Amino acid sequence: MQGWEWSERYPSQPEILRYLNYAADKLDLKRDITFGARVVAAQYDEAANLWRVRTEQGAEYAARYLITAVGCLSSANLPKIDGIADFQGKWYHTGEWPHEGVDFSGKRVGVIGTGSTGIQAIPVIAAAAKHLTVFQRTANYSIPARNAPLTDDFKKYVRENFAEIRDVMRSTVNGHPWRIADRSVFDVSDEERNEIFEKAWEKGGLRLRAEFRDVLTNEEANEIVSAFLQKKIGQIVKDPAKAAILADIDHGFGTKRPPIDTGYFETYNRDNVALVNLRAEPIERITATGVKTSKGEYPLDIIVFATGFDAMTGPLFNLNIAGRDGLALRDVWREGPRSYLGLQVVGFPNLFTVTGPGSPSVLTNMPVAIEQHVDWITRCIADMRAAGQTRIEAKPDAVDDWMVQVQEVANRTLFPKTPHSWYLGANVPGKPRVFMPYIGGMARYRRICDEVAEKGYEGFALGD
Ligand code: NA7
Repeated sequence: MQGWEWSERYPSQPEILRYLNYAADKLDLKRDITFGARVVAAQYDEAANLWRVRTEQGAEYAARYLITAVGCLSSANLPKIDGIADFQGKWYHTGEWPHEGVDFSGKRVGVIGTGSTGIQAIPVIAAAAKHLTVFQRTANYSIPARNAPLTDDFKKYVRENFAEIRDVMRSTVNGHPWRIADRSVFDVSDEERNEIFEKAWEKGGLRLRAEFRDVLTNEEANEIVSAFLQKKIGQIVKDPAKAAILADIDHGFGTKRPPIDTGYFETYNRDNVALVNLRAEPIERITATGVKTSKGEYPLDIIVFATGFDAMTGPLFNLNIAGRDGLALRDVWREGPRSYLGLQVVGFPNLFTVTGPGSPSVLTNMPVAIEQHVDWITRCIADMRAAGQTRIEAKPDAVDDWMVQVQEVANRTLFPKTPHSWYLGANVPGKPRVFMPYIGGMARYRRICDEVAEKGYEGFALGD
């Protein structure tokens, strides 16, 4: 939002919260928000053509349209490890972090999980705790974030080029304010390529992925990028045993969420940090005093579960949404989410899912994806009002076609080849393995949605 100035490249939580408050105040949104209201049920009432929504506090609301904006990564995934209830120390899930913070000083801490969250939490916890043990199941790549205060020159550049930057974000695959280079990994010599990688590594962040167009589609191209990043681990981590465990990565770079970090691999050079390879010694249980693996016991005062989320569908299921004839969304999606454009589900009229499964969502810069959905839904409801229509529902054929497209574009990439990613639901036991987000790119997706609207909401049944 114009008028707001960010202080650093990757602002921390308090600054993001200040921004959200700023935006809410500036747009005078707070009078329309009921805070502290957890929705526990949402039921479509067909006779009245209304959604009936109930909160935990027992308040009931009726609405013509129900728009979910519950996020893709807001339902914490606590693994079912035996013995959690026996643990005498304190444990936390990173997705449900206490607002007052956690005091690690003088404590022996264990972190389970090395996804983006673990990778970003581990250096901070290591600096605060007496001792940290990291329990790694899947080794991961990470690129330095190079977080730093924004310079006055950069702020000026953004102010003066605001429209152009937004234009790039709207027209690129991931909704980032930079374009993916139109060259193959094989278009350049080894030397040139290495120079490009080194520069991108120094710059930090996700731009390295955008240096070549075939990183996520060509296995050999991906192997080259992956090897560069694996080698970096060996260069940073001094203990060869730790370096070997950290660099033993079983998937291509970017096919799982690519983390960025501040001093992650460097943290393993600290004397107070130990690394446990769960592939060699799986966790058997949590005991009263720590974590027990197949090879030993690790005494801990605090356990931090950085074990991710029941991504994309979890937050929607938690709303207990029931459509026509009381059909539960949870049941309709038992075999995996099925939607039209990630926006609507058959049997759930007037329900719109912002960044729902089947849309680019988590594969993009999230605010860009959210804005596109909000704009589209706003236009759709305005068009319906103008036409005197009060009911919109995706047609089954349109959903079938869209699901084919979602899987087709996914199969053209290396993503489905990594079987243990949360994009596929693989991190939650029992969850169906379906590639959930639309990977055809934000720009293409935006075009498709606009065309659908221009053709009178093709694929949707509209009525009054
Ligand atoms: P992620 O990316 O899902 O990472 C979770 C990590 O926890 C990952 O290393 C998992 O290993 C590990 N994990 C999960 N369950 C277990 C059990 N049972 N035992 C040991 N280790 C486990 O979640 P994050 O919170 O880091 O990131 C989610 C998104 O939030 C991120 O992509 C950003 O967009 C922000 P695995 O790889 O499954 O073997």
